Parts: sequence; C-alpha cells; structure tokens
Amino acid sequence: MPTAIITGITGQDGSYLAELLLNKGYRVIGVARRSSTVNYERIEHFVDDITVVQGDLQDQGSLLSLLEEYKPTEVYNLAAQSFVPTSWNQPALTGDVTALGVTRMLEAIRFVNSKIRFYQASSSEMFGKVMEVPQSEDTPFYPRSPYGVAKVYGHWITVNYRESFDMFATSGILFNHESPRRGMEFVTRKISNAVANIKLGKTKELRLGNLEAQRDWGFAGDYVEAMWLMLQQDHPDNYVIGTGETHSVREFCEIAFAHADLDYKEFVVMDEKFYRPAEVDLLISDPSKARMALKWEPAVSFKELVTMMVDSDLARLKR
Ligand code: NAP
Ligand code: F7E
Repeated sequence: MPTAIITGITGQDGSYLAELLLNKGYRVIGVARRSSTVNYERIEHFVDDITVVQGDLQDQGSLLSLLEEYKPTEVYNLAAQSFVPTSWNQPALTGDVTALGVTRMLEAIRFVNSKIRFYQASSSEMFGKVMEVPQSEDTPFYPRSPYGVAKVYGHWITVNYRESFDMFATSGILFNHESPRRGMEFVTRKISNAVANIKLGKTKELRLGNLEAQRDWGFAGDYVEAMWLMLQQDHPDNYVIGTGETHSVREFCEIAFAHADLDYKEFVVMDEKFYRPAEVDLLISDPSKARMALKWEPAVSFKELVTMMVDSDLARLKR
C-alpha cells in the first residue's frame, strides 16, 4: 500500500485529494497545524480513514520527523497562506509559509529519502500581469501580490531541487479551482453563499470589488486528479492545469443569481474595500501539455461549477 503525506489536509484541495488517494488504496497521512479549535469540517466525513498528524511548514523539525516516522512514497505540499489579499497584510508570514515552507519540505525529503516523489502546489497567480495569452508552462512570470511572489519562489526552488539533487520534484501550475468546500472569502464562494442567503431572505446585498477580473475557473475535484497523475509520470516536470476558458466575476454573478431566479444587478454593490493594490486582470490557461502528457481533462463545466456551488449553499442553509 503506497503512503502519501498531504500538507494542507484541512484545506479545500487537501480534502478532495485525500478522498481520491483513499479510493486508490493509499494510506493517507494528513498534516494539520496546531490550533486551539479543531477545524476538520472538510475532512470529518472520512477522518477515521486517514491519520491526521500535527506539523507546520514553519517548523523544519516537524517535517523531518513526519517523513522519518511515516516513510511516504509521495508528498503533496498543499499547505500555504493562500488568500491573496491577506498576503498584503501579512507579507512576511506569507513568504515564510508559502515560499520558504517549500524549501523546508524539500530539505526534509533530501535528508530523509530523496526518492520520495514531491508535488508543489504552484499557482496561476505567478503569471500576474500576464506576458502572453493564454498562459502555458513557458510563459514568463510577473506576480502581482506577495502571495504570487512567494509562489514563484516555491516553483523555482522545486525546479532547482529537481536539477540540483535529481529529486522527483514536480510543480503543478494550477489555475483557480473552486467547489462547495471553497473558503468563504474567495469570490466564488462569497457569491454562492450570498445568493443562497438572499434567496432565503437572510440578507439583502452582496458587496464585491472588481467585477471585471477574469479567471479560468475549474472544479477542485477534477484538479486533484491532475496532481496525482503528475506524480505517476516517469519524470518530474512542470504542468499548467486549467480549463482553457476565462470568465469574469460579473459572469459568475449573473449565472449564480439567475440559477436562483434572481437578477444580480439588484443585489450586487461595488465596494472599493475589496479592490486590490495590484490586480491580476486576466487569466486563461493553455493546458495542452497536461492534456497530451497526463491525458487529463476537466469534467465539470463553468456553468455546472457555479450551479453546483449555489445548490450546495442553498441546501446547507436550509438544513
Ligand atoms: P486552502 O483551502 O486555503 O488550504 C490551505 C491549507 O494550508 C489549510 O489546510 C491550512 O491550514 C494550511 N496551512 C496554512 N498555513 C500552514 C502552515 N504554516 N503549516 C501547515 N499548514 C498550513 O487552499 P486550497 O484552495 O486548498 O489550495 C491548496 C494549495 O494550492 C495552496 O498551496 C494554494 O496556494 C494552492 N493553489 C490553490 C489554487 C486554488 O484555486 N484553490 C490554485 C493554485 C494554487 P488551516 O486549515 O489550519 O488554515
Ligand atoms: O479572487 C476579484 C478579485 O480571491 C478572484 C487563490 O486560491 O486562486 C485564488 O486567488 C478575483 C480577483 O481568488 C471580490 O479582485 C472581486 O480578481 O477568489 P479570489 P484569486 O485571488 O484569483 C489562485 C489561483 C490562487 O493560487 C490563490 O491561492 O475576484 N474579486 N470582488 C474579489 N475577490 C474576493 N476574494 N472578494 C471580493 O469581494
């Protein structure tokens, strides 16, 4: 039975990846940082099938002892300070976790067993002020936030350990992926949750920032399959994962509200508080390498994703 360690097990992607690996027969070790209250909301339905252990990307020793104790064949590094606006308020912490945390994990692997296969959760935020449209593995980076800058570091240190130490270190450059398990502050979930609240008469408006920003949005459940496929290849590499489509925040609102028989124009209020010091205006992937090499295709369409999220929030609030 192969053993996988997942950092960020309590996050959106950690929960979907753990389900996928359990279905494939893995022993799953999930790394959660210590907090005063347990936040297993996303994993509670399968928590008895995995082993949850304490560890923190800010603590080198915790990573070393995890690898020594559980002897994984694969490590998926999903932990990060992942919310872009917070990265301007806490830039040093974001750098320490999201950038240097990658080095700490790579160092732990190098010391304990350099044959362990490593996946780094890189991001389309690295493309930032995009240098070409669409964005592929060869598009130069121009990050626009401390988060994006930290992810560029995480990407290149992964490539560097691959080249310096011949390690199986792979970087998945994933475009935005969402789900009913998405954190409430990200725009898609903020919208689906607001639609459900408005529909049920619990609130009257939704305050948003830049409605014209465009993203290549897919379903998180599809994207974790790509992570796994990347670690099953003969050689480590970099892969862009996305749908190849782009949609604006406005379009997301239109579809989400319409799905509940509402007109977004009556409820959405623009609020400058949600504008960013530097914006990423347009992201759209060129995922042709992943389609060829990994035979990976997203199954859920943009419209299916939006309606799935609204339906889920409606059902949750009705409960
Ligand atoms: P998420 O829901 O924000 O989850 C982040 C996880 O990291 C949480 O489990 C969090 O723990 C954990 N974490 C934070 N700081 C940590 C630390 N110091 N030590 C250990 N764990 C720590 O993020 P996600 O959407 O699942 O994304 C997973 C990864 O993919 C992240 O690295 C993200 O930057 C990257 N990514 C995401 C997207 C996307 O669209 N979702 C796209 C590209 C790349 P708590 O629960 O305790 O906070
Ligand atoms: O913003 C605009 C905002 O916070 C998307 C993370 O998973 O994906 C995510 O980063 C867009 C931006 O995601 C609001 O200005 C408008 O242009 O949902 P988001 P993100 O910043 O794209 C990447 C790939 C990651 O790697 C990250 O970890 O929506 N927007 N109004 C708003 N955004 C938010 N959050 N809230 C608003 O009210």
